[in-house]
Amino acid sequence: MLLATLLLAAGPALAADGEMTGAPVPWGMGLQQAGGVLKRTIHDFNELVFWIIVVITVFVAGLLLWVVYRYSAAKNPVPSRTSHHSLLEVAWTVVPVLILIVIAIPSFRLIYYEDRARDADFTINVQGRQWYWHYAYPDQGNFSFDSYAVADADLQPGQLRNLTVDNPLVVPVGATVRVITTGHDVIHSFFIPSLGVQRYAIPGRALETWFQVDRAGTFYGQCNQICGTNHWFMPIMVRAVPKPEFDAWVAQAQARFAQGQAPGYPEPAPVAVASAAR
Ligand SMILES: [Cu+2]
Repeated sequence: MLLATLLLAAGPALAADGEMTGAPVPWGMGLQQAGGVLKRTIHDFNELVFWIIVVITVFVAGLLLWVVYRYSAAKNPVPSRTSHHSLLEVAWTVVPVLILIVIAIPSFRLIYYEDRARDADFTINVQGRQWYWHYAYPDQGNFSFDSYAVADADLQPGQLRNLTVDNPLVVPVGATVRVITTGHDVIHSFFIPSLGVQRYAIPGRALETWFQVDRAGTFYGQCNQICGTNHWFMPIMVRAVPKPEFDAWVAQAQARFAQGQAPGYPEPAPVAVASAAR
């Protein structure tokens, strides 16, 4: 947490109403603020690795300076002929192995923590498509809808360019949400930095992950697997709201998306592909 505090001196991006915005900030140097437990765990691991790197860098730089000074040609007119030192060789083999083990244990623990939801409250099916997201809520009546980026011309004041969508994912604050990803056409990737979520969306495969948002707010992400011409234009937007508000949203979403697809934005024009046979 210390590192996060140092790098993000601005503190959590909380609006006047206490809502958090999980989005990149200008000149942001560190990881995005955590909107949930997964991201906090990632912050902790990042901090552990950061301080290990600091210690190693300072130690190696110090050694180098000391060697340059102590073993310069001026100080040693007759060069040493030492070529082996068994203890040193064992040390510089064993110590890095120990350091790697210290990194590997929490690293694997984190990977398995992210891998599967325990006692999920409900599931959201996420499908990456060229170039928008398709979301389904199987546990709330199995309604589904498309989520398109809002074009610059339609952006309202306060909306984030290239991050705001027409139909965001909505989840209740505090709920454990299982996410199952698939790809419709090519490989996409479902990535929400402030929630610590990242999963490939691969055609013909179902991959699992989960997240939990611990405060109300809006959390932004993007497809982060290059998936074609409009890859840059398939953002992700998650609204975390109190449970009663979520239930109300589900009720209206069931009605609104019952007839199939919401209007959304028109599909981008297909890219002209040279049809010449090879
Ligand atoms: Cu994509």
